Amino acid sequence: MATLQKKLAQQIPVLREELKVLAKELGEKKISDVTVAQAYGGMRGIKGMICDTSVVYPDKGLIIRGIPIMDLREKWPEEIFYLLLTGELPDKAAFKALQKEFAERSSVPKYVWDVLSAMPKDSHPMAMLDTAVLVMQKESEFVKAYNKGINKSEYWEPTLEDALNLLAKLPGIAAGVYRMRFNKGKRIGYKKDLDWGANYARMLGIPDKSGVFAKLIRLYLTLHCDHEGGNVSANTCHTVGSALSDAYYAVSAGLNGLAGPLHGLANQECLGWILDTMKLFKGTPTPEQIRQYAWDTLNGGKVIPGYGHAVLRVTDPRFSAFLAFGKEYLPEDPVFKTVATVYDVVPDVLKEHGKAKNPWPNVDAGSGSLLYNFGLKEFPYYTVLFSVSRAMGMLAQLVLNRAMGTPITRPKSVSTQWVKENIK
Ligand code: NMX
Ligand code: MLT
Repeated sequence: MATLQKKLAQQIPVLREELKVLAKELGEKKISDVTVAQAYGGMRGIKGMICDTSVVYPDKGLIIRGIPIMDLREKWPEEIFYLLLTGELPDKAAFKALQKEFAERSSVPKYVWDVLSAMPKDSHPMAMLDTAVLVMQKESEFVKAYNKGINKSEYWEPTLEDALNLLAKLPGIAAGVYRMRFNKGKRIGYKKDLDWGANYARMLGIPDKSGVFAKLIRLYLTLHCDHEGGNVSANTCHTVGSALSDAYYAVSAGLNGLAGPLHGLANQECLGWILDTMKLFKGTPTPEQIRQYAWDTLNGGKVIPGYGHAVLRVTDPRFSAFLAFGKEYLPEDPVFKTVATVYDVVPDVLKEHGKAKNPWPNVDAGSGSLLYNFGLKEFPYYTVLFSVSRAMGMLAQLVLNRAMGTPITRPKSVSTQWVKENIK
């Protein structure tokens, strides 16, 4: 099988021909209607953009290029990136070639560390990560090619270069943020004969004689990689990228969205919520105590982090994958046991409460407890791990959008006055 670059070079002309035919044959057909409630309600459910890397079905969850995420959980993140971009899993040679690409491009410019060192010591790890990505903007191969006057049809090529450069550096940067922000000592370098995920695990500096922590990090990177095109981070990256802003601008913008508590930061919030119950009830809480605590949260006008979803209407399969990992490797851990009890109790509480359209857990409900058990206890860091993974989806979408020549995003807004005057 061909390397990622060669594979895409074969596929993209075919994709472009397909799109031409689709536009001619189906261009005027409708795929969605929009109600006033949807326009005021976060555009929920409106089909208004194309994303080929993955699809999220309300009753099934994440499907990447036709494969349910549960069937991909043993795959390594490099394989997932190849799959997101090409729709195929790489063979051994293509997989090794991608791993080599990441190793060769992994060195992080010194100025990144200088900038991060100058930030306030109590900066949020997500602010540090987003800053690091943004400050590397000057490295953009897309910008260099654009300034030289590259033909539109070739935009995807330097964008792929940016994607590979950024992904290769992200584990080192993310691990460096951890060690710097939480005073863990010197940074640990990228080991070129190790895979991308194991490198990240190793550079964090968490002791891992058994290799199970590296396994968890690979799983973490695989499960969070993409969630179609409409989620806040992907959609933001898409919008910024559509102005032909380069991958560094676009991904940094997307990550700023991931840093919100209703999106990726929910994993930090969720572990905080679990630990608060354990502190309050002095140990592993009983189902009745969790029920009470959940009601107190709701009555206080707050959300229960890790539960609910804008698209899903079943338990998130990504949560189920983490639960299965926890049951295999740490079934007796008190924090993990609390997560499992919360799963037994909270959906019924949310149903009784009657507001959330989806009472089931999402990806953020359980991941933190596993990291905590392995000694990665600084939970404000957890969204950084999510980010390293989600960068794969954002970048794969960006490369494909460049290949498809997706135009600048510019939906039409209307005013409340317009609604009053025009909608009868
Ligand atoms: N706890 C309490 N109330 C909730 C929850 C929850 N977990 N989920 C939804 N609701 C409320 C929601 O706030 C809204 O209330 P109001 O009418 O007062 O504004 C009502 O239920 C209807 O919301 P939905 O239509 O069910 O949810 P929506 O699509 O607007 O939002 C989330 C989706 C994910 C933002 C929402 O479920 C939530 O806030 N969950 C908790 C935070 C979380 O876990 N986020 C992570 C999502 C996954 N990720 O990684 O990004
Ligand atoms: C995600 O993984 O991006 C979240 O589940 C949020 C979403 O899909 O809206």
